[in-house]
Amino acid sequence: MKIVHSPLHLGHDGGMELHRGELVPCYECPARADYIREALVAAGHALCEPRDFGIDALLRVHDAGFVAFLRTAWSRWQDDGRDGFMLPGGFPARGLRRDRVPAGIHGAMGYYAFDAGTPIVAGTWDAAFASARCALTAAALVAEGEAAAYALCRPPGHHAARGSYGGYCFLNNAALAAQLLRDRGLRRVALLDVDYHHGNGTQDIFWDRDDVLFVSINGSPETEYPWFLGYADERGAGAGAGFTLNLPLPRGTGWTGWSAALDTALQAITGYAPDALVVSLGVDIFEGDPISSFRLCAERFPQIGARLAALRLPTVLVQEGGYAVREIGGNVAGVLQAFAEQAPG
Ligand code: OKP
Ligand code: ZN
Repeated sequence: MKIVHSPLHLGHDGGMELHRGELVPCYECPARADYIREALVAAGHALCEPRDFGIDALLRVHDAGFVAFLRTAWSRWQDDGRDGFMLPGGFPARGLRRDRVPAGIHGAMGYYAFDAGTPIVAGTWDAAFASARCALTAAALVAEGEAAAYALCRPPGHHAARGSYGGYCFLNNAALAAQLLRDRGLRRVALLDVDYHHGNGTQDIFWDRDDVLFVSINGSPETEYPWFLGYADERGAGAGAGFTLNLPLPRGTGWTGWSAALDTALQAITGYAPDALVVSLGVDIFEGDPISSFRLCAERFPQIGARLAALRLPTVLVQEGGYAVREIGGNVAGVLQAFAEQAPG
């Protein structure tokens, strides 16, 4: 199947994240995408570059002010005489104003960010925009008749909301893919997020809509990042009431618990009768992941892929997390296997 990927991801590198009280190099590193690309090429998949899309494509799911911030953040940082990487030092939490975007870069950064784990460096905007174009291109390929396509996105996207960034994510690649499918005439899109972490950004974007069903299997926010969204009682609002489904699971969940949640998720998707499927494919549910706690062994990934492919829906797979760098390529290739067998080339 077609793998959409851009080398521009390499420019998003060198930042540090605040992780459990320490500044450490980001777990979300360029080698992740390199290992995935190598494994997929070795498995016979066809690499292609993303098409051109303009900023307007991003504004289908993101606020204009937010996108402008991301696009200009690095040059504003430099104008302030700084180098290295950007991290915020404060956020508009309870009791603070959120109706004004501060004029200075430090305040603006705290306004748009929601954690101190998502550094911006010189190449971040080009990488994030290219990552978004990979997802848009994969969705366009599927809208044009491919049975399935995979976007090798880096940086990932599912934590990025309409107007905020965090969790290594800047632009919501999976949401952009789902929106493009809608804009190309597919009427109902199901978005299944299997990443270990809850896709708070995707949920935010589609919260009040019934044309995109958001289903997530995630570590419980009681103990897991992003901590403030991803509970089972979040079901959507307005026209979107009933079109969000979170299936949070406790730390240490293994295949029995996880695959039961997948059954529930697939049942909800089938009941929705969608015209297409977008998968937020995080492979940090792997037992060897350094920042996650589920216990799925490598053999489970082809089984997951087979169950997704068995839905027989036009499918856009979008890369999200996965931080066991040495095993990441094999795990992603495992998921894609059944799709490739279904539709060779
Ligand atoms: C991204 B994805 C916060 C530290 C927490 C963030 C994990 C982001 C996971 N300062 N680390 O969903 O795989
Ligand atoms: Zn994750």
